Amino acid sequence: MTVIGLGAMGKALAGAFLDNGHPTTVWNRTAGKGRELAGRGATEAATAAEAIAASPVVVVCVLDYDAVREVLGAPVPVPAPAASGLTNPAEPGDVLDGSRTPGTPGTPDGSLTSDGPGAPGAVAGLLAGRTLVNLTNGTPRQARELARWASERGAGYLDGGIMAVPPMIGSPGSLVLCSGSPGAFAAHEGTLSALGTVDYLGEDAGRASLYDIALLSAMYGMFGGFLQAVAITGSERIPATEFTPLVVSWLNAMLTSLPAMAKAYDANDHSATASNLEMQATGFVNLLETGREQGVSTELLEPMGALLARGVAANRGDADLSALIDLLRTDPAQDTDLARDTDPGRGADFAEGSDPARATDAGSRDTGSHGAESHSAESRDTGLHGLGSHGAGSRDTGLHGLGSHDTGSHDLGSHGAESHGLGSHDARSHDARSHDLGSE
Ligand code: FVH
Repeated sequence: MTVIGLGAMGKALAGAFLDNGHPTTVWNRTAGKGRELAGRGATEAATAAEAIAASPVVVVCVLDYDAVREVLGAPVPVPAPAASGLTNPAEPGDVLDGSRTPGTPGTPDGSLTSDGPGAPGAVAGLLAGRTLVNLTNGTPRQARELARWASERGAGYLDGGIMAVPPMIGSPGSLVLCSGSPGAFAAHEGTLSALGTVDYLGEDAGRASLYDIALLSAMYGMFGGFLQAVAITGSERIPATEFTPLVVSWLNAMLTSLPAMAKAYDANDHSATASNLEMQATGFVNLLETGREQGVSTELLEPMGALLARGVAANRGDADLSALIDLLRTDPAQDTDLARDTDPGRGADFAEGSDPARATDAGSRDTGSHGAESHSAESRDTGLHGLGSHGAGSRDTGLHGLGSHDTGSHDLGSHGAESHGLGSHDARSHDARSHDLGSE
């Protein structure tokens, strides 16, 4: 194995390969970060090219895609102009150099056409016949572009989203979402499993990133809420350590409502609720008001307040929180071809217009093609292994976020199936006993 990038995550990845007996070569832009790994048996390469040449599998885990491109000598493509009407001085398909100024024209589809000027083409040339496993965080579009570029250079490509923090790597609780070349995955699944549980999401190189970004979006919602909560209580000098157990208990209770919300979304039936949107929008004003009264910024809360108000304005005041999901789609017509292929009903329905009221009309979607059953953990996709295999009953990533180094595993199922959040039916099972701060 070769691991390029020895930040906190790259070091953990290389360490896990070493722990599992895989000969490992490492390289990092700034020298010295491989010393400890060398002491554990890793070979330190002097250059990225030397590192790539050393192994059939090259794992890259650096800060972002700009860094990946710099290391590999891949150019930066110009994205197609956004449908929002924002102007872009460059033409779609232009290729930018590392400084992001318009460069030579590329292909109309925006693919990466030539090797970048910063890193030598010699580095990219070394990839032929190898598998590039890119575990750097990025967007689905970035992943697809890099996959195409790698394939044009004769390399297999796998993109990964690491749903773990560095101390978790190597444990079963560490989930690595992976997508891209099926052949490359079949050949290297065993090796990659040194990192934890590896979940292959299929041939579309962008799919792992899509899931990764979606999961991180959920995580940051939770963390943002926590920051707000502690700022509010902190404004009255309540120690965060005293209050936090109550937050954990409350969030765990609310988490149990997510499967019901998902079911409502898939069925496009948001009618079952004990906590309607109008009630929530009215109550939400108090969150904003309290922030102002207590001298706490409302910047994290305002977007949610606006969305609730938009839901009510779209005549969904009697609906469940799940009705708001469709309102978040700014350009439903941008569904990828892949999404349309697997879910023609949803794509066609969204494409008909962006009228929020219409889009959220109960029964207006083809529930036959994306009903609750078709999206269930086991049956959802076409032979791909979705997150369903890590379903609510078996795994809880909620407590394993970037803010926690807890390597244990937590089971959503243990919070009880009858527990329902504001997002679904009732809040009756939020266990009063867990409010006992002293016992937490
Ligand atoms: N750490 C985490 O909790 C998360 C967990 C989920 C996955 N993320 C993603 O993993 C990528 C790497 O994150 P990291 O934690 O290793 O990040 P750092 O410790 O900050 O190390 C950054 C490495 O990237 C190298 N690097 C930066 N720019 C360049 C460049 N232009 N050329 C070559 N290498 C570059 C940097 O090198 P150096 O500064 O030591 O020379 C580090 O090796 C990331 O995508 C997370 O989102 C981590």
